[in-house]
Amino acid sequence: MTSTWSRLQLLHAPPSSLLFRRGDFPKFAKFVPAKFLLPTMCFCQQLQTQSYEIVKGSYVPAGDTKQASKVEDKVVKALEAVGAFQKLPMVMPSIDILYSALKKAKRVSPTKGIANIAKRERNKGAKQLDALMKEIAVPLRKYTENFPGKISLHPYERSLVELTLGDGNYEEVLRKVDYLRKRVVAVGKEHASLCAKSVTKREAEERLSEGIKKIEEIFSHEGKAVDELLNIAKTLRAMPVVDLETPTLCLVGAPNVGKSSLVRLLSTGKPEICNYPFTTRGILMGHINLSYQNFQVTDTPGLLRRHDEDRNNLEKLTLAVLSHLPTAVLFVHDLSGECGTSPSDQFTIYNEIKERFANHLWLDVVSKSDLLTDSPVVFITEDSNVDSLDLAKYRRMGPDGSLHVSVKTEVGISELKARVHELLVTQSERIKSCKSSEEGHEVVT
Ligand SMILES: Nc1nc2c(ncn2[C@@H]2O[C@H](COP(=O)(O)OP(=O)(O)O)[C@@H](O)[C@H]2O)c(=O)[nH]1
Ligand SMILES: [Mg+2]
Repeated sequence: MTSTWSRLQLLHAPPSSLLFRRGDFPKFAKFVPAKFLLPTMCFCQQLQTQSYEIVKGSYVPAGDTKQASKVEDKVVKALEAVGAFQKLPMVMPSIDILYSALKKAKRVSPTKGIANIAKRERNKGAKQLDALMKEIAVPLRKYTENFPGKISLHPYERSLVELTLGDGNYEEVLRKVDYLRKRVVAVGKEHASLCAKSVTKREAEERLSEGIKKIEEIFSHEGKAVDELLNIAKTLRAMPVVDLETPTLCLVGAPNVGKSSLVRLLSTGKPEICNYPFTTRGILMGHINLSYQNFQVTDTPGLLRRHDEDRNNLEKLTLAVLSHLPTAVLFVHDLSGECGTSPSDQFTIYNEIKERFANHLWLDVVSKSDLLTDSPVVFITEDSNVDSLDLAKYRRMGPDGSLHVSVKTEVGISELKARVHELLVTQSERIKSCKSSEEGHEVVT
């Protein structure tokens, strides 16, 4: 009982907010004052020209129309397949972006041939501020453009984003990165323009260091958005990869009914343990090689009898798999009374899931047949008044046509393997016909 309970306890995933505690992110290092970093930038003795045009030299976002069609293309491409997480751009830590931008800006020299010291200084200051702004804005824009919008993700990956990061967090972080970029651009332009208007060399120097300080301040306040994005990319990239073209058998049922034991038994090799970031419980994923064909077999987290709004992230993952991936289902029923979920509750879960996902290929298995006695197991908590004939039948035999198996004694296992093979071959044909009808559609349109 205790072990069952502790296993059930494990099913309660941590609230998603905990996944992104402030402390989990690399601490934003204290910024070194610009004068120590870039002494030549702050105390340079050079000249500037009056004709310097900061607006023309500044960072200008790409044309809006071009961008809209680029986004549309991206939506279409992303909808075609899963795998978007593996293509996420590499994000640099915010501190590296800032320091590298400062370094590059420092190397910018004034326009050649300006003899007047003050003119030369303001020309240099304006150009360096402009370069600093661009060096920061360009990577930030690349991130916001290349992280796919949630709407363009495959629905399964969209569910994973929500389960992993919490509702709305992904978009929020991207919004914050874009806001940071806009602030840097606005402040950079403003200070470069001020610098360009300086009357004396000293004023130009001051304007330049003020501008740098301001951009550093913005980064120390808002730069953590970039580090949040970096963590998001890391988390999503590490997510198990699903291959939609390999026929997959998915084991579904209440917790402890014997799903993982069956995955191990059905897998040709040793199943891998896949970790989703919102759970410490690994999910088994194995391969079945039969008659030169490769299939996948996988666990799903156990489902309890409750309403969707009360389900934890693990149960939501199971529902996301069933809702969005074209898997065949092997539903496991434990009528032995050993798993902790009563047969009556399992019957309710089963009816609900079967009705909801009626178009999946399906096989029912009654597990632990070695533990089954002649008289069906009735839990004390089960209400005998609600007993119907169907339930009584279910308690004794499981759903119509179900296969009784035991991992311990291997009873029914060879028949199970044969039925699973049949199911996966049918699944494979379904995938092929789906693909060819899609291709046909593509040719027509
Ligand atoms: N007696 C018996 N126990 C089994 C059988 N299959 C699994 N179990 C046990 O049931 C428990 C839960 O099994 P597991 O595969 O982890 O269930 P899951 O939570 O559905 O993945 C474990 O202690 C297994 O050893 C079986 O066929 N017979
Ligand atoms: Mg398991």
